[in-house]
Amino acid sequence: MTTSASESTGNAIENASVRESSYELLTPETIAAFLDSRPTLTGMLDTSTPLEAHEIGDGNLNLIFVVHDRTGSSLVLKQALPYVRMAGPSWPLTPERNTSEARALRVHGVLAPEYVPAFYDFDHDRHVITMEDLSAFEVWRGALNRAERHDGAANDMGIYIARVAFGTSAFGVEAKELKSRVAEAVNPWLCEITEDLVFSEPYIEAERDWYQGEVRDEVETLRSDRRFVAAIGEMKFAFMTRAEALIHGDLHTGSVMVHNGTTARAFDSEFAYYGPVGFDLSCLFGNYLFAYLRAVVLEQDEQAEWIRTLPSQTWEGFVAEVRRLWPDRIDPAVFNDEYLCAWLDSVHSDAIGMTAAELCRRTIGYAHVSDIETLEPLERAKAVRVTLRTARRIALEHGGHRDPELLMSVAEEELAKILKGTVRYGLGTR
Ligand code: SR1
Ligand code: MG
Repeated sequence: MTTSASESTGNAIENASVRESSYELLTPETIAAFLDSRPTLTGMLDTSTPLEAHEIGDGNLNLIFVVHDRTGSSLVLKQALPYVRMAGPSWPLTPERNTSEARALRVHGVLAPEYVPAFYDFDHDRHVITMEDLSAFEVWRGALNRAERHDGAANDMGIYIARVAFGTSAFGVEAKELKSRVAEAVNPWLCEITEDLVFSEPYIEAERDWYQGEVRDEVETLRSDRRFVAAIGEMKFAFMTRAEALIHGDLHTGSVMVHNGTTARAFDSEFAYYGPVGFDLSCLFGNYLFAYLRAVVLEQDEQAEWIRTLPSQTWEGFVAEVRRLWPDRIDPAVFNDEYLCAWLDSVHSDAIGMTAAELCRRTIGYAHVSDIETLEPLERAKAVRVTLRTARRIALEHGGHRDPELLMSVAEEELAKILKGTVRYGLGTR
């Protein structure tokens, strides 16, 4: 059996780690042997002729290979590295984490098969998940950055979140079974990353934070607002304690694949754990805002107008699907229609409050987004200012009535103030 390497990982740090870690990292050359060693994958690819394997991981954590055989069949292998890829070995991270992704892919694949890649196999010893190849799709963030329009994707993600929320929570799982599912799905390593990067570091002077000097005054204003920081604290507490459902855990637009003519797919669910449903909504909402601000500052008016509707589309898709599933809930006597209303209020409140954290962490925390970072410095600073002001306001207003328009209307108000020169943009004076 042979394998032709069309592209090597070629990364000295990763190669060093192959030697140092206790499991073997995949390379294009070793993939055929790996596939042959996995009985559940037998026959999926023809390994008797050379395979073509490309390492395409552009995410922050893992190795990802797309593998094709000569007959045109393909699949994706995702292997956890023993450290954070974007930081290198100085930031170790247990590869056990992809047990969480394998679990989420399996469970979500049963509840929402049209909205996730198909799961094929999990090698626990080598920390490799094998799944459907979605190469015909695009990562949504990239598509948005190129001003492409994928109608339906936002609604699809609302449906996906609803299916998972209902099907993995007390609404859809028998009480004792639910306890063991919550216990086995703990994901302390990845939750710690979110607790630190999303809910702590942006609000203090943390070593990993970075931002343009032009917005320093905005950052200082934000951090010195004790009511705002307390509102983030409330969201952090919810993230750490509210085990509602087996959520995706990192559902930003870089974790969604889109392809016109078919449903969008949520991938990269290694942050999955039992947490608040509103958190998944918040990751999408925050990243919709980045796409919106990019379109506005680049004067892509039609695109901005369309992106402006995405939070509402996701929210409406979510609510409609929860309502569709609601008649099948466990314990309908107590989980009555009045409770559904109260629960939707609380999910909405979490979603808006947690969006504030996503907005801050992607602009002044450790892991930023290309929507904003690839803008020219003046536009970038403008977008970050609007983002931080929006974050501050929605964090304080998140508990009000349900309003999927809130995020975009607040952002528009803040944008208008900056465009009108209430803030002398770029100089930071008010
Ligand atoms: C160290 S990991 C940084 C970020 O990348 C992931 O996609 C998560 O969003 C995480 O916060
Ligand atoms: Mg990710």
